[in-house]
Amino acid sequence: MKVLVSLNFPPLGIEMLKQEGLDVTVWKNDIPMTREELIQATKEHDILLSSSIYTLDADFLEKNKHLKLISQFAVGYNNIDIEKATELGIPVTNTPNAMTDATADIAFALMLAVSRKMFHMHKTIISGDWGHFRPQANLGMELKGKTVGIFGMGRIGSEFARRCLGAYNMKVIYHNRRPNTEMEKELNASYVSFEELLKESDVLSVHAGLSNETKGLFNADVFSKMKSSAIFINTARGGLHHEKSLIEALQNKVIWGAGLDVTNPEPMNKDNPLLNMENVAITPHIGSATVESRNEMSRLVALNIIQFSRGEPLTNLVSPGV
Ligand code: 8YV
Repeated sequence: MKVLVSLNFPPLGIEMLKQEGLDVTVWKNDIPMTREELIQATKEHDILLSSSIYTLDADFLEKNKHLKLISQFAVGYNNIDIEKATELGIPVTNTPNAMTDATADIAFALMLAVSRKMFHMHKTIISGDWGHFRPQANLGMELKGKTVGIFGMGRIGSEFARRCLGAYNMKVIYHNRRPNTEMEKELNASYVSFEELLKESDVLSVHAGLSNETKGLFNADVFSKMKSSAIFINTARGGLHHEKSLIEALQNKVIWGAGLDVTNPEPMNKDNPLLNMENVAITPHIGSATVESRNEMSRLVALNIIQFSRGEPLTNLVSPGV
């Protein structure tokens, strides 16, 4: 079977594929393929090792309906039209667990950075504006004992909540599709309604997938229901928050601050007003960017392909209809 590796992924998984005797083509470039390049190259392969930066919509899938498997190098797969893939009989797999700790770390780091205006402070030093000591300037807020609200208490949400409890003894509340009783026990977390989550959270951190139900969910109306002292954190997908509403909520002090590892669009425009706000910290979608996490993702994408080529059940199948 011929496998197209569509980006310069870590070698660990690529070696596994070669050892399995699969015919592997690696897009050696660090610059992603254009849509046209991806469509054309995929035509000559049976399996696509994909990334969430590529849009595998109905049109792409129709043009490549011969595909036998899409193995996605990410936990999120909102870039793939799963319904269409299912209709065409193309199974899709992802790489869960691999980036749980790394992404929880980034959420935690952003929370801390926002609470102490660290990114802004860094910029003032670079611009030569350290200034003199002013007792009432540069004041952040402390997190100890505050309430953290988790939207999506899955793997990453739970890891982030663990850090909040361990480091700051924060009270954990959460909203989910289904209650997570295990975390309720371990973290003394309370399941609350979405409205209550907005009302009670000092820090609200988003850890849900992007779907039709969650797209643009964090909009002006939602921000208006949050505390004016609240910090909003999003390390999931930029599409979950409405960017213009977030900018306005921060400008009008409807909420206090925001930490984002994901934006909409990505990359974000360098003139985006969010980049010049004191209480905002932004990183360029680096949630899974650790050696450990990317190696594990590489191992898992390969494992998914190997399981498929051997006719074994797919552990990380996300299109169960196929
Ligand atoms: C990746 C991610 O960096 O796993 C995910 O869903 O967002 C990140 O780990 C990105 O998707 C690249 O494929």
